Order: sequence, then C-alpha cells, then structure tokens
Amino acid sequence: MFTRSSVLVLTIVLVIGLFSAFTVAVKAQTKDPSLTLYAGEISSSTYGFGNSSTTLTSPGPTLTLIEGTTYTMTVYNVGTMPHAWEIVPTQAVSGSPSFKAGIDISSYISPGSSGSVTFTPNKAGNYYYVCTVPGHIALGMYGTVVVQSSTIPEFPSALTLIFMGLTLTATAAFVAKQKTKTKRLF
Ligand SMILES: [Cu+2]
Repeated sequence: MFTRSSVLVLTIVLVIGLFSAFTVAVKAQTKDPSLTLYAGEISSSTYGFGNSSTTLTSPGPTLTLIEGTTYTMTVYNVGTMPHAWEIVPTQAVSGSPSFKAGIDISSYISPGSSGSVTFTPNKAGNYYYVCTVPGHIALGMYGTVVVQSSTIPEFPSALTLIFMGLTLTATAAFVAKQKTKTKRLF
C-alpha cells in the first residue's frame, strides 16, 4: 500500500513535471524568430507595409513580439522608391532605433532589394516601426510593435493552478481516508 509520504512525493513530482511541461510548451510557442515585411507605395499619396507584396496597408500590420526572444526581420522593398525600416519609441524617425532594430536607416533599401536585421526586444511595451526616408511616415509608412512580457501566459498558469489544487485536494482526501482506516484497525 501507499504510505502517506510516498503519496506526497508522487504529488510533488507530478506537479513539478506538469509545470515544467507547460513552461517548455510556452517557450516553444514563442520560438518564431523569422519576420518578414514588404514596403512600398500603395498610391501616390499613401505608402505602407504589408505581410505580402500585394497586401500593403497604412498603417502596416501590427508586430507582436516576446520580450527576450531574438528575431530576424527581413524587409523587401517592392516599391519604386527607396525605403527603410526601424523600431522606435514614438512615431518619429530616430538615428538610434530601439533594440538596434534598424535596416538601412540612412542608406535605404533600393527598390527591388531587401535588407535584414537580427535583434532582441529586451523591454516590454508599445513601440512603432517606421520608414526612415524623410516624409514617408506622413505618407503612412508606420505600424505598431507590441513587445509582450516574457512571463508565462495566463492560460497555462491557470491550468497549472487548477491541477495543483485538484491534486492537493485528492491527496488530502486520500490521507484522511488512510487515517480513518488506521483508526478502525485499533
Ligand atoms: Cu519609405
């Protein structure tokens, strides 16, 4: 038969095991390091970014990143004039992009070319990405960047807490039952 201490050890092992499994799953989910954007002109008065060369919008698509994850962004210039890309704290061109996430910010990406940058957003918060060519932000070349905190998301944490609660309740019930049995023996 199970002793009280063996049940407790089993419970602890189960809880730790499940918690580790969730943590690994969450870490695996956030491992999507390749990002791509297309930059170009939508009309003579509106420029933008898109997830494909035919879906440029202004503002461009929102980028959701996880704090501490290393990403490589590739921007393809599918327009007819030079463009560039950088992450900034406000919707304005900066000579020093946030997280050093900048592609050809002063040399610009030529039409038909692409550029890449590898960066690690290390501070959660709301940012923008912009084209650094003068006048292009006003023409619509910007988008939102959301850097999410790297703590474990609420959903698996809640599941883990529920599982821990159920396990502890079951253990308490088992121990109580054993106590009753022991009393009956004497
Ligand atoms: Cu531009």
